[in-house]
Amino acid sequence: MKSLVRMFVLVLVAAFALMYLTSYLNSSEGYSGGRTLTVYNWGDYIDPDLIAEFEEESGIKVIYQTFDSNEAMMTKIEQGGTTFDVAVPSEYAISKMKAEELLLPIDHAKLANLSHIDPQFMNLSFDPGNEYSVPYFWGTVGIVYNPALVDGLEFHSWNDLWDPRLHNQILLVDGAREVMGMGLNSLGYSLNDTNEEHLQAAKKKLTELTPNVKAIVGDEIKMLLANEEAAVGLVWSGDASEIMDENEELDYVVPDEGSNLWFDNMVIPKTARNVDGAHRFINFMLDPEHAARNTEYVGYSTPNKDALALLPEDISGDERFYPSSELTRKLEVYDNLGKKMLAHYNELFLEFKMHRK
Ligand code: N2P
Repeated sequence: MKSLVRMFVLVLVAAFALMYLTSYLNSSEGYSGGRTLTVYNWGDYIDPDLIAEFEEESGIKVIYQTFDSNEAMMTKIEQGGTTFDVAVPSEYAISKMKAEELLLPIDHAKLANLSHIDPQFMNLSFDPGNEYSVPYFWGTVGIVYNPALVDGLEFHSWNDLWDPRLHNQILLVDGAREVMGMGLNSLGYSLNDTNEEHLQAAKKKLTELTPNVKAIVGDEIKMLLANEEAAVGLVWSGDASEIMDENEELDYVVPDEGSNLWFDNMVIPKTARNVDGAHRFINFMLDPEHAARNTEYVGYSTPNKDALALLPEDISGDERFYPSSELTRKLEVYDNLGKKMLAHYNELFLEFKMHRK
């Protein structure tokens, strides 16, 4: 009986030892500087072959998770309990996360490929000196439309979306800043406006668009528009370029009143367990050949000048996605409006969404 007990204890000890060893080997810090790397990125925002190549080259296993808005990403990181090593927020989110001390500084000495980034995308006001972030993609917000389905309508102004001929024909991307921005811009206000009267007017204007809105959707917006399930979409530029690859009938415009110019950068959240691996991953994505392939795959605009030089002219010369500085000067970058005001934008967007139901 005694030996049975001893055996039982031995088995138990061995089982615990095995469990401990497995979790140690899997944990990012434990084993030779980190064998896993958790990347948190927008949906449809990387060529999966590049992840596989990085894993092979580095011996690091990538755990890949996605989000579909800055708000969702920030909430998750703010709540804690996550172990993201790399994330890809937009500029106003970076500024907010910096203020909340949610980011680790980037060690430029570990990023030999940083020199490939076009200087016009470095040192922007949301992160002077790129202390906390490294450019990934950039773009605009605009209207993608199918000329055959819009009864001759053209889209020079945001207000063209309110035309009754577009009844149940518009898909909107599920982003508070994008949709509120459209409402504000359509009234001639800044998409960073914080005046309560203007914000309420924008929400009212959006509710008047309701009869034309078929749905507010995430990444499926691309498939729905390419399949002609709707005639018009409020989208990010790179999604438009992907849709237009699928269906050549469609076109993309940035309305005359102006719109949003955005920058998505790679950051290392405070939650990181594999800081060295995070730098290796970022440097890998900055390699011109990798960045060029990534650009071709996702359809967004690359800030990597040496990647751009590798791309075919029909991509790099397309003014709809690499707009002239004359157009970009008219566009606005989202400001970090502060925790309270950003929550208010979310609230108004939610009220608009509820109104549709
Ligand atoms: C990719 C979304 C890109 C986000 N699906 C624009 N900031």
